[in-house]
Amino acid sequence: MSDHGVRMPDATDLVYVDRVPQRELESCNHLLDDPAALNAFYEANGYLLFRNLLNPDSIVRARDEVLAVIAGHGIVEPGDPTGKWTGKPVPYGLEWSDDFVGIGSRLIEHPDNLAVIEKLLGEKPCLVPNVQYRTYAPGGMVTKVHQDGHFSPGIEDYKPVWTTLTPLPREKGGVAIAVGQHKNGSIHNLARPAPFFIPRELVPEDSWATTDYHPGDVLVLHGYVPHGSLPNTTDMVRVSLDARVQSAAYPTAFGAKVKAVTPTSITVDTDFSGELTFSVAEDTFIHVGEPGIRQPFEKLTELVEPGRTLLLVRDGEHATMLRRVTG
Ligand SMILES: O=C(O)CCC(=O)C(=O)O
Ligand SMILES: [Fe+2]
Repeated sequence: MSDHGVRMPDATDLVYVDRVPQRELESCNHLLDDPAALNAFYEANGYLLFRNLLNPDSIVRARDEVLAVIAGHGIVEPGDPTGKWTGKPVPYGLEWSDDFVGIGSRLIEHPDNLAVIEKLLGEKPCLVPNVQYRTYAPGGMVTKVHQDGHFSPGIEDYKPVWTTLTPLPREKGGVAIAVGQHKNGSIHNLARPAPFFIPRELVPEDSWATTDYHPGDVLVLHGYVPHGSLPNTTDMVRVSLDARVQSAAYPTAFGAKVKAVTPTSITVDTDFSGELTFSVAEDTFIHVGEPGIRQPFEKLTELVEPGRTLLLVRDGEHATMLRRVTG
């Protein structure tokens, strides 16, 4: 985690977006072929929204694959493409389950999708193998307000690609964004306990915006824009995923098969550059076990066994993060 943020011990925590925003997000489809205008919109507002950007067949396939996984948990009926909730709760941590691995890469790597994402990134993209599959039941999980950049080292190198796989009207719990509030770096409150909720005072109430999202719409969030989701008040499961893309020529976050580990280094096999060795130190964020739990650097050789594939994030020759692949 980064060490930046604010210190406001007396502030009120901003945990949820607790009112449905009246402000609408704007479509950027007309800017897609104008990189300068796209960048200007992103820098001014802290997001980009594209309607109907991803190939419809690729969305249907991803939808059916995600629904099949959650049907296996009894959350929806098998074969129901609408995602109607059965009443069975979504188990904690399901969004990072290995059962989803591969769905995000098949979606992003569809040739049509790679072509449009290249326009967003400005170069050939590849997936960051860390996709979150959000299947949120009515009355269940709601994404708390956060800035991605506070929690993910190396995020400056990626562009998020968030999409919904089924219709996501605001009452189903869409993402809300504090438009234009990304300009002050991290505003997570280090004077409060983890997860250091943002002070309510720092986000103007009237900056919040949302919209009704449709399958294949893409939302690109700035690393420091505060965002969260609205509660799901329908009888349907919300089914969305957040992926991140990066330069295919010089990926900084990649799946790496572990070949050898010492107390201060890791040697891995990569698709793009063969065998590489990275230093590992106290500042390496090690997160190879249970979701949400950082592990001690001193245990590196016990935690990481050769033969396993991990997500490695690098800064030059140094590993800044080691975590489970959830692509
Ligand atoms: O989908 C959500 O509820 C939140 C998405 C999010 O936090 C993200 O894409 O960074
Ligand atoms: Fe986020």
